[in-house]
Amino acid sequence: MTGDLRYPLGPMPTPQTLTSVERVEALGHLFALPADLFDAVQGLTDEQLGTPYRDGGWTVRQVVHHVAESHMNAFIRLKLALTEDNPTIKPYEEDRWATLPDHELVPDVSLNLLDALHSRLGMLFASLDPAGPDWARPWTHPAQGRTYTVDTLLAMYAWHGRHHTAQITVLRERNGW
Ligand code: NI
Repeated sequence: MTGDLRYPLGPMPTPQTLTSVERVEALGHLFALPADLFDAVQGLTDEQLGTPYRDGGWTVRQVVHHVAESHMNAFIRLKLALTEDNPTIKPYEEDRWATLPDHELVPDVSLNLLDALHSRLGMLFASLDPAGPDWARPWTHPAQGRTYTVDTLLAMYAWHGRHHTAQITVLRERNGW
């Protein structure tokens, strides 16, 4: 933990390649995320779920819904990268997404979604040949003007789930919840 409420685990990693050991570790995080996030919000009251994890930040409820929609984008990006030649992915306005009414739903809706989604996302990553070329397949982020790889996607989203889970667990620790 860094002590930074917004980035408790530090900044998002964007490696171009991972070792096979790093892939196994990242895949473990991906498969564990739905249960870890469930544990992070378990027992919170409606009022606690409506509390920003930091001043000016999203509420706990919004964080959970954000993880689900972010990882839906990750799934689409992975499918694009595996089936097209250096696809340009579609960025989205995550802060505006978080103000739409579906972010008022109970977190269970997105926790169930993540459970199913990570089965598919994890299975897809796990199906790639450890010694094969798919890990290096490129995709481009137009806003950042950078080209990344399938390895980058795995590293980014393994981190991303843990990052937001930590925002919630740190909030609970700070408040003694
Ligand atoms: Ni995020």
